[in-house]
Amino acid sequence: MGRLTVTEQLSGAQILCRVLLEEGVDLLWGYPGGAIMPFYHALPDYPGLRHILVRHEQAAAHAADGYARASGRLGVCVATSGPGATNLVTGLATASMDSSPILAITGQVGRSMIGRDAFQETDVIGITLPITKHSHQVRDVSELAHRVREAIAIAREGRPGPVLVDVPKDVQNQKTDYEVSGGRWQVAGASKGTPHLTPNTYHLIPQAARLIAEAQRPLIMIGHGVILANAYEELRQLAERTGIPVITTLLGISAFPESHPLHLGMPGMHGEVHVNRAIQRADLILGIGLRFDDRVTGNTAGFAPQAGIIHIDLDASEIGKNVPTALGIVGDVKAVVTELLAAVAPRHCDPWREEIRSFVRTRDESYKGDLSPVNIMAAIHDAAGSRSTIVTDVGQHQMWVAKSYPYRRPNTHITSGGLGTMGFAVPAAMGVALARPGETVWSISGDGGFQMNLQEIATMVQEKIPVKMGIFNNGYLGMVRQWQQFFHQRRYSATPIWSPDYVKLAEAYGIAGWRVEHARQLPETVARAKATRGPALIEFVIEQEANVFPMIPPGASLSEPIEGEPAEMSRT
Ligand SMILES: Cc1ncc(C[n+]2csc(CCOP(=O)(O)OP(=O)(O)O)c2C)c(N)n1
Ligand SMILES: [Mg+2]
Repeated sequence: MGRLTVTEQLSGAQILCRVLLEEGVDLLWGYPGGAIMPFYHALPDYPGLRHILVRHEQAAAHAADGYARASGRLGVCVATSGPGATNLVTGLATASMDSSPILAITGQVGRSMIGRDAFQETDVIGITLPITKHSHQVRDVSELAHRVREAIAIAREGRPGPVLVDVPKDVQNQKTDYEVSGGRWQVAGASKGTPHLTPNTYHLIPQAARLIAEAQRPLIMIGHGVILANAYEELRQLAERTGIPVITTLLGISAFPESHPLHLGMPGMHGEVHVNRAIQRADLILGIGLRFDDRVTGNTAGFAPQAGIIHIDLDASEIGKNVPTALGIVGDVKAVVTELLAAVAPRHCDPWREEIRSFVRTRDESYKGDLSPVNIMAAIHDAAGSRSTIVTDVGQHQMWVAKSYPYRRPNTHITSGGLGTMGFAVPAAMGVALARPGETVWSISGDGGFQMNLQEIATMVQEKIPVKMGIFNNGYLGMVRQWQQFFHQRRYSATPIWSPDYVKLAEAYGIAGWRVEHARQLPETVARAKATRGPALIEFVIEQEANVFPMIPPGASLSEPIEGEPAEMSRT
């Protein structure tokens, strides 16, 4: 039976819009310019596509990333050629490191000008090759629809990631037949529906179950993959059936309830002492959807010296990459954990949990003053109720929030884990806010990172995006200052950082803003920020030289934490 196909003549720019709509996209973050003008000319004819004009293309990529992480859908950003495209780079690298599905559409100079150092010509494909999952310059308009669908499928399938489609200006203007009822391009092997294990993986499940049954001191370590696979429930059941304590990496935070009796906390460089000691004592580690990043493992030579590692990950290239594995299982985390759940016998780990409890230290915050990061986050939590998401930037505040906020719902902690991109929080929070209307979305930044993308307040005002911005102002690039204090004899080179008057800044943008200097101001100010309809900002003036403890010195193993101000180092 033949299929009736209807074609119409569309320009490349119109095809871009049509394909985006067909793929379910309704939100774009971008910035126009010469080489992408035909696309922007077509855009108003497609009211189903909401375009948000950012103030810097980096923010477009981060906002698309934040949207993707919060919604599970594709984030889309658009930029012109040359400087527009290069401004996307940090955002693409951030999304790549944290497996976030975003599509970047870049304009390019006309085909006849490519390779001639034309005005605003940049080889964006060459530049972004190592930081995208896939990229393609479309040189023939008849391929455009197919290439965009292909890129979107690649961004979404398997381990998600960023993709880029570069479209020369004349290709955007060229017309071609567009098949209205066009068949969907599908990438071979793209998984749809309920994930299943591949046949050659099934036989590994009983082996894993046996290792779990035999272990005396097992641990579950989970990462972002559990969030990406929506495997919370299965994971919780696995933990409860086996009684195995659960460790959440920075990107795994909120994949397991913080308050669950089996939850231990965060591992690694700023992980809790009892978590790292548990890792060093464990005889089995069940690593699920994480890549054993060096911030998690410390020196891998000394990592978990007594443990066999079962590593479950969707991406085969992760198995054995950073740590040696006793058993690697490649597959969708939800599918693997479901099978494992059926295969493991119920057990408990009571003596082992008792031993871990004996590792717990009462934390020496060594924090002077009452406005501590812990108090601030407690106030934000108290005001937020259950429907809130916290987006953090990078630095000391990121670690304080990671360790102190009592996340109760899945995927409510969003941060740049892999690339550690300062400036991420404010624009990413815009994407989260549009993905989760009706929720309170907080960006928490340091005074350094906030100043990297504060221009986006204008975007929030223009587009009515109600992000609540918290700035932890310690007058320093705090995390770097901390390293200088510990490892560079307090030589504070280029880390003191001046800030503008943030309350006046808020006023200049026409938004509500407050400065908080004492804990007693917290409940009321946070509640007022939450109650404000639009964006709002609070500067929290915190102690200047507070440190994040514990800390594993770079290059050391997890067994060698610095637990408080080292006496010889606090001498000036
Ligand atoms: C784009 C970028 N540049 C530099 C760094 C290195 N870096 C990591 S943390 C940090 C300090 C962050 O300072 P601030 O934003 O004030 O946060 P704080 O540590 O004081 O909480 C710097 C410079 C980075 N992660 N990202
Ligand atoms: Mg700071």
